[in-house]
Amino acid sequence: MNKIILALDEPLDYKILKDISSQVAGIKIGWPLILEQGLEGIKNILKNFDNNIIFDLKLADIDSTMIKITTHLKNLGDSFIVHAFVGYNESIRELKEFLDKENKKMYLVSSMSHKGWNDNFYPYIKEVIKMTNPYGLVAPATRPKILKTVKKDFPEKIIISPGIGAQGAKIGDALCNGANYEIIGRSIYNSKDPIGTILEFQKIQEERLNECKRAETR
Ligand code: 3DU
Repeated sequence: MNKIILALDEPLDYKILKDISSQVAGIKIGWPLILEQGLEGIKNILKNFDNNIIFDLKLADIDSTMIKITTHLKNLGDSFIVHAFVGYNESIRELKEFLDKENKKMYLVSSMSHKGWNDNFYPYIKEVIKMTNPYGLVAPATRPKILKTVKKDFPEKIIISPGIGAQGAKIGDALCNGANYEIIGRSIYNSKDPIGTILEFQKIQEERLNECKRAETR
């Protein structure tokens, strides 16, 4: 089972990364690693990964600024995570057109994993998602109710889900609640044996998914 997206917010040894690349379904790179390593450092890290490289810059700006940012990174990765709350016209619409032209994917944030996020805005975010028709969505493992709602509202979208391990959700929770992939960072890169941890997590994911499927058919 390959349902882990590694959130690499801190560097890992190149040799370990090379071994990890074949074990995970993708890698998510955000500001912490970009600012620490610079673009040249990021290029070197990404040499170990040949697909599903997701840039998580939580883009939330006007169209031309987001297009400028993604232009700098488009040759390094496959997808970009964008905040939905900025709205469609003169923002996400134009970015989506640009990314489509460049053959890059967009994930919209449908809800976040931290306690301060307010899902009262979800009906608005849902409308933006509908208008945009992104490739995928980010929805939290920490709040099963909203994750299930997002899955129900957008059953055909790829859902990637953070909040597992360090933020409290259990491995496999998000998969059981409708996510396609679990985004995991600190529990892997802070572990003494990142590859062993990934293999162990994959086993747990498989067991949990089987359990959930059995429970559904009961
Ligand atoms: O908590 P972790 O170390 O497993 O990392 C989770 C990653 O997912 C991290 O890069 C964070 O910026 C991102 N993320 C969230 O944690 C919560 C969200 O709602 C969206 C993204």
